[in-house]
Amino acid sequence: MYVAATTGLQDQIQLVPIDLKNRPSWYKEKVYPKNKVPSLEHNGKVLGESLDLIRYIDANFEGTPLFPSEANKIDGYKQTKVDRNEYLEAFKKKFLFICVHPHCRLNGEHEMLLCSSVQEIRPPTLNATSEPPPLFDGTTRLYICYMCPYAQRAWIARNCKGLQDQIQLVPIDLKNRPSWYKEKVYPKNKVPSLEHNGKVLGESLDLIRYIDANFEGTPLFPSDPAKREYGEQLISYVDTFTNGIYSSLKGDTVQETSAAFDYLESALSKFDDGPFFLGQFSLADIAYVSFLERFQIIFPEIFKHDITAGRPKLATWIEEANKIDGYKQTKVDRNEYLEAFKKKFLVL
Ligand SMILES: N[C@@H](CCC(=O)N[C@@H](CS)C(=O)NCC(=O)O)C(=O)O
Repeated sequence: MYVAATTGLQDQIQLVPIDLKNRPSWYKEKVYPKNKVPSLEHNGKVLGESLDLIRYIDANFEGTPLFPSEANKIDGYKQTKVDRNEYLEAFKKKFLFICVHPHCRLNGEHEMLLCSSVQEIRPPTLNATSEPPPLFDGTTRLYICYMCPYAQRAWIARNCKGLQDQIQLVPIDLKNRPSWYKEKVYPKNKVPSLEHNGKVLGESLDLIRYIDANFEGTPLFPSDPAKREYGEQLISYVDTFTNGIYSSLKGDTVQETSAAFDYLESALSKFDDGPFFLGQFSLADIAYVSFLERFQIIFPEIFKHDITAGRPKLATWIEEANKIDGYKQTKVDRNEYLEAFKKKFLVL
């Protein structure tokens, strides 16, 4: 419905957005028995049917007449346009059954949770001019930066456990940081940090464990002791792995990083009950995936090299991770990342 915005009735007709996937029962009972949107409450009556409503609004309220017009040039319409990607994703899921992770069918509920999606609109980034959120008011907040691979780990853990409603994302502009972040939230002034139960915790690898242990949702670390032990080993190696790659970026990068990627390839042979390090997607994968995502951007682009060439398990790992909705929604903007990378690491 865009008519109200076009005619300038924003003050006279209040928008009431409804979550159709989790509809309030009063909407059907007290507002519109057909239980659809849109409906218009006006003069003690409720009317429905969008094509009738646009005519009704045009005919019964003051403002610019609405017939005919060049819709896309009209600001009041432009402001209401649907998010293209969000709509496409929802459409594919509803009509094409595209989001069916193969492991859903094999492994039932556990994997269903990993790929069951809450499509989330990314909240706006806060900068030096932004007011702080109402801190320590009982809300759990995860402070992140959309470009940060460390923050992305905690964000993935939150999504994969289905905690989108329980842990609020607060993106920070690290280049133009709000002073209250260091002063009132996290004195280390880094992301990620998690505000929970009156405290603020940091360090991404600690946070993914904390989120897994202290919130409900799919467990992200297996109970099998052999898997746990190997998972710990992989998690404790991840900093060595990533630092090694970053420190090789100035030399013969492809050759110098080859052993590190080979290590991952052989780590992926350890368990064969799934494509991930411990079989199923776990904290061990979360520790690595945001960095591998970035290496997959820079290696082909800058070094003309495919890190999965001759490493079929790594190729499958990346392919399968990309099917996990809780991860997919956190992926970095490729161009923005490349630009930032070139500025930081390459003298152009
Ligand atoms: N060891 C930390 C590293 C976090 C980190 O370095 N985050 C970067 C952004 S990607 C940051 O906050 N940098 C700001 C700064 O160092 O001032 C973790 O794993 O959480």
